[in-house]
Amino acid sequence: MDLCHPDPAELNSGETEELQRIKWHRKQLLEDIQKLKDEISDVFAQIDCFEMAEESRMAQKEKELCIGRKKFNMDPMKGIQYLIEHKLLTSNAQDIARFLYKGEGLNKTAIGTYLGERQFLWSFRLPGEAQKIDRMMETFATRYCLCNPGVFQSTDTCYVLSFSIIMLNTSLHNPNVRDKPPFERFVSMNRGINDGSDLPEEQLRNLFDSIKSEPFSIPEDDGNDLTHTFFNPDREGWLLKLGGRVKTWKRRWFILTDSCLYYFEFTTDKEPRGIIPLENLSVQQVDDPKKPFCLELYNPSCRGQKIKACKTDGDGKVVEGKHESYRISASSAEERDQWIQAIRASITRVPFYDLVSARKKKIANKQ
Ligand code: 4IP
Repeated sequence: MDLCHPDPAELNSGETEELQRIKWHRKQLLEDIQKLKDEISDVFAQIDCFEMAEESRMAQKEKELCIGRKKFNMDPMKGIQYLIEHKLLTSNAQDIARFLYKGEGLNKTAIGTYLGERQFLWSFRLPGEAQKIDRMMETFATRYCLCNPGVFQSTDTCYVLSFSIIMLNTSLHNPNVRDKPPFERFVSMNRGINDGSDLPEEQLRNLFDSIKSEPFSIPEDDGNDLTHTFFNPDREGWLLKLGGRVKTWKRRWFILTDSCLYYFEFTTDKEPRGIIPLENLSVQQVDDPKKPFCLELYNPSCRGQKIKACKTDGDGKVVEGKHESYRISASSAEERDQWIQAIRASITRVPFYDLVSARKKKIANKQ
């Protein structure tokens, strides 16, 4: 068929052949334009579709990433596993390290926990369990000695010195520590740690002066710090607590973590009603005329004196607690005993000092 010329059957006999040909070409042209328009709008529709699909894919990925971060903050291993399963991360160590280093939306305590179970990286908080701290400090010391050969006789020296530096930083800059250590005490703390010999005094002096003039800070957590404190507690549950001055029993949600007992009115409260640091306290089973399964927290060396604790008063102000002892009632004998056991373990656990003394013993045994 001749596409460039009109079909004679289509020509109108009343018009000149030239006019009819022009009309026919015009009609063809209009049809072509329409076809082009249709094709263009088809392409646009496809682009729109593609963009929408892309947007929803991105939104889906963003959502999964957000879930992954949340999971990580609750349980780091599970979070990483989720991110890998959803192809947001590969299992390659460098990829994971990059993700942690970037740390977007990640809780630093959780990063510390994850690395404490695996490898070392700085800029996160030390996890609160002795074994994990030990592993991280060990890895830090090994890496430091590798990158700075000749500074220390052994990685143990670096390990112990790192701890003394953390303690020095706290002692010098924490306002709660009244007794500020002089340089001489820092020197004696580090006596014999360099495989039996002392570290050069000048080196210790430089460290001491540097920390004294500028404290190093442990990175702050993102979001509400306290929220993270209450992840992974040693124990939590409902208990009844007797008031300090007014002897009323209140049902409170107790959380035992970091050698402190926190109590809340509701499990969803972000901030505790009261905080009882367990340092120097003892716990024992007691009989109470009104409530069964009671335990008591008391200060064995200062019976009759107020226990160091704080609480929120009726106006929402944080004030000192008024208790000479805390009387708490559990819902069964078994639960009471479990609380007593958990509190006792928490009181006796002082991981930093145990770790350092173990390491010092190791150095002494090597000689
Ligand atoms: C209150 O009794 C509550 O028992 C408080 O507990 C308690 O504070 C108060 O003790 C006690 O007077 P009423 O509410 O009947 O007045 P909570 O803070 O859990 O509500 P503690 O120190 O136990 O938190 P004192 O010591 O503030 O009088």
